[in-house]
Amino acid sequence: MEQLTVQPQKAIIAGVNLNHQPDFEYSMEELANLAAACDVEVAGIVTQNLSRVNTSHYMGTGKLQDVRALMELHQANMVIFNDELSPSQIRNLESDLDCKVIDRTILILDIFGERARTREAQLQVEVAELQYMLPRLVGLRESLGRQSGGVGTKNRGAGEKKLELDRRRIEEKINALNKELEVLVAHRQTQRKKRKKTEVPVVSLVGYTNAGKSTVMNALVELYTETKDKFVFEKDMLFATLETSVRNIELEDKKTFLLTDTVGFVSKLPHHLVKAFRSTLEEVKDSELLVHVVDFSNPEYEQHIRITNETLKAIGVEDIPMIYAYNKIDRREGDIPQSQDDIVYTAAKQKQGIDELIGAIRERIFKDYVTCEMLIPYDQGQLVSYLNEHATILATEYEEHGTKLTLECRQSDYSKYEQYVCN
Ligand SMILES: Nc1nc2c(ncn2[C@@H]2O[C@H](COP(=O)(O)OP(=O)(O)OP(=O)(O)O)[C@@H](O)[C@H]2O)c(=O)[nH]1
Ligand SMILES: [Mg+2]
Repeated sequence: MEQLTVQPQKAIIAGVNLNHQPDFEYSMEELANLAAACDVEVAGIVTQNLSRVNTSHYMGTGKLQDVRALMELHQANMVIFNDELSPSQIRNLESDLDCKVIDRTILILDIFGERARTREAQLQVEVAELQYMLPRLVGLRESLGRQSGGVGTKNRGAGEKKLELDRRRIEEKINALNKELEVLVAHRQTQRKKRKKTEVPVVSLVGYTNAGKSTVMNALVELYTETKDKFVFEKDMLFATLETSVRNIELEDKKTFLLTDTVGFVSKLPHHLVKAFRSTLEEVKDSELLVHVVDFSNPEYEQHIRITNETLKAIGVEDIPMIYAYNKIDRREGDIPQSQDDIVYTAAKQKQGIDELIGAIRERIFKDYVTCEMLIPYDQGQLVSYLNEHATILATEYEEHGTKLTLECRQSDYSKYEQYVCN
């Protein structure tokens, strides 16, 4: 199976609906969007209801004839299948259809490969690609064997040896890349630990790809940070963000939290990729709050919500409080609904609803703040600087026995330094 190239190509997309899955139609639509993201034009669609996938050809013979007919009609040069295909399915389909055969996994890997910008993202994609290739080399070996004269000939042995070598080289490469990744991940974990120590709460933006997560992040960066060079990349395309970025957001009253922008999700995210991105998404697990950004202008937004929540579960993110930012309301007809319970309506690009969103975040992560007065002896100067950094100081007075602070601080700090509280 070849990688996709950038020049425009025409494809038929084909999918099996196993046991009448309710999300099937949508996953086909998503497949077409993924193809479009690779500059592939979708010329036709073939679907089949089955109770199990055909082991040798994924679909039934009759349906494959439909695929072939559509290919001829539209002069398509490839078929894209809606699931990850086994090595033998790829081989059989390639020889039967006599064209390029692509599956959902390689399509997503291609997009990720093209978009990856940081070294870590590039490494993760490369490892996922090699892991995808590895079992498929076996298939390649078998087909070569057939060409060179059938089972047990010496010729075949030679070819096999060469491929075994390639296989070993790929395994070695995976190991080397994983080692390099480990170093990068360890570095990030150290940073994370440091952050944990300072107890600054972490808020993570999560959601379906292209919902507007990075745009929300940038709106907050613009409002609440001084350095404007901290913007993240946002764009109207699938998987614009592949790496996690963290920004420090300091509100007017000095309350601070860390905001994390993350990779977007689609349904059936390839297994190897989910695994690879698990480390990137570890930040999300430490969050005190998730802001689930939803493209409310998309008619399929409810599916997107479901897919995101399922993916979060798959990567082990559970039991973290969540609020929803129903974004792109500028694209909806009618009045903007009032924020309610766990839903805030935003148009991040137009910077609408951002105050409400901050309000909702604030309510949840700073709920345990207490206002009090502390008298801190002059020999505890380091505590005064700590509180200046981690609490909201409302007033400072210098008295005979120490510094008197009127402040708003976290409950945990209050309990820790209760001996200095004056009442
Ligand atoms: N009309 C409108 N467009 C928006 C809004 N918010 C974001 N967009 C646009 O939607 C597109 C995607 O935005 P991103 O912020 O890159 O989306 P994302 O969720 O980070 O996407 P991935 O990183 O690919 O997962 C961009 O073209 C944004 O300009 C909004 O409130 N209204
Ligand atoms: Mg993004």
